[in-house]
Formats: sequence, structure tokens, C-alpha cells
Amino acid sequence: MQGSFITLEGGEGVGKSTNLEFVRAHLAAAGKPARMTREPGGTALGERIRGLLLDRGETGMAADTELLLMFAARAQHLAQVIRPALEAGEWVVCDRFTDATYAYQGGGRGVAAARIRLLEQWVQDTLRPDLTLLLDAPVDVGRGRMGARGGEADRFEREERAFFERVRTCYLQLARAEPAHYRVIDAARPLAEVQAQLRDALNEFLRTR
Ligand code: Z5A
Repeated sequence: MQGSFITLEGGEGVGKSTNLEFVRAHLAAAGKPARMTREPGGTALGERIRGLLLDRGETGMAADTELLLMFAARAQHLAQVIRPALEAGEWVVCDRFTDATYAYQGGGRGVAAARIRLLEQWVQDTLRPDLTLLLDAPVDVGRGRMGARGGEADRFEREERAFFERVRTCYLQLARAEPAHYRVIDAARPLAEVQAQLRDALNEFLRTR
């Protein structure tokens, strides 16, 4: 029996890292222990590619190079982790996946969606997430939280505000285009309320499995 594939998406500072453990624990309590992973990364090679992608020192990276590196890491992740787990009947929860490519490389950088779709079909074939939890918050809320969290900004976090507005718009368009596969979570709410929305979305999904 094939497992289920859930992804967590959203702009910077919306609370993906904060809520991953909540999602893991909720699924485990429902009898569906999940393999937790992330993109870019999730494998030793993928984490090395992630290092290149986030490195602030990589100042001249072309948008197509960035796109191809995202899919190179994803191809490895699918071959080594995601497909074997799903085929073994496991549940997989991934912090970001191909929607992030549409949002950041497509919306943010302006790469044509057709180019992304081509790579998506090549690398994933028919594999798509069964459920995407899109954590959505106004850009200033996410940026404010990141500022409060501190630490050095990576290559993406240094982008200007308009970049993140385009990212958010693109995510919301993806969710509107395929409402059956997305749950949009109002991530601007206090944490307890965000987690109540996540619990409802997960319970609704669990009922279908
Ligand atoms: N990227 C891409 O371009 N293309 C792709 O295909 C893929 C990725 C897969 C790395 O991702 C970068 O890769 C990412 C897009 C690009 N760059 N950006 N931006 P990442 O997921 O590692 O990086 P991130 O988006 O910057 O995640 P993050 O920095 O870890 O943010 P987060 O996980 O969404 O937020 P958080 O750390 O959980 O929360 C931020 C702070 O807010 C923290 O202090 C929390 O305690 C606080 N918080 C969280 N929720 C709340 C609520 N509800 N109320 C109040 N405070 C809260």
C-alpha cells in the first residue's frame, strides 16, 4: 500500500519549522508515524546542494542554475528517501517541495512556469503531494518574526520585500487552482490558533485515508 505525502509550504517566517513537530506528533498520535524531511536537502547530497543555494557568498547565481540545483537536490531526495518510503507504505512530511519552486524561482525570480512544469514532470513523473498545508501570512508579519528571531540572513532572506510579495501571491494562486489538495492556514494568528487549524486540516485528511 502506498503511503501518504504531505508538504508544508509558505513564505519566510510563517512558522513552518515551529509547526513541523506539531504535525509529526499529531500524525503519530493518529497512528501514522511520518518520516520528516525537508527541501532543499533531505539527503547527504541534497544538504550539500542546500549549502550552495543558501550561501550568501554565492552572489552571481543565475536563476536557471538555482532552478536546476533545486531539482537536482529533489531528484536525489525522491530516489533515495521519498519514493522508497511511500512505496513501503510510510507517511512522509516534507518541509517545502515543488510549490516552493513555483513560488520562489517562478514568482520570485520570474522563471517561466512552463520551464518548472517540464522539470517537475521529468523528475517526479506523476508523483505529487496528497496534501499541502500552506501557511499564509502577510509578508511583513513573516519578516517581522524573522527579524525578532535574529541570526544571519541567507541568500533568499536577503531579497527585497517585493520578492516575498510575489512568492506569497504565487502560493495563493497554486492553492486556488487546486483547492482539493491544499489547506490554507492563517499563519498570522497566535500559535495555538494556527495549530488548531492544522489539527482540523490533518483530521479531515486522515478521515480520507
Ligand atoms: N527554496 C526555493 O527557493 N525553492 C525551492 O524549491 C525550495 C526552497 C524547496 C530555505 O528554506 C530556502 O529555500 C527558502 C526558500 C528556498 N528561503 N526563504 N525564505 P527554509 O524553509 O529552510 O527557510 P525559511 O522559509 O527561511 O524558513 P525559516 O527561516 O525556518 O522560517 P519558518 O520555518 O517558516 O518560520 P519559523 O522559524 O518556524 O518561525 C519564525 C519565528 O516566528 C520564530 O521565532 C517562531 O517562534 C515565530 N513564530 C512562529 N509561529 C508564530 C506564531 N503563530 N505567532 C508568533 N510567532 C510565531
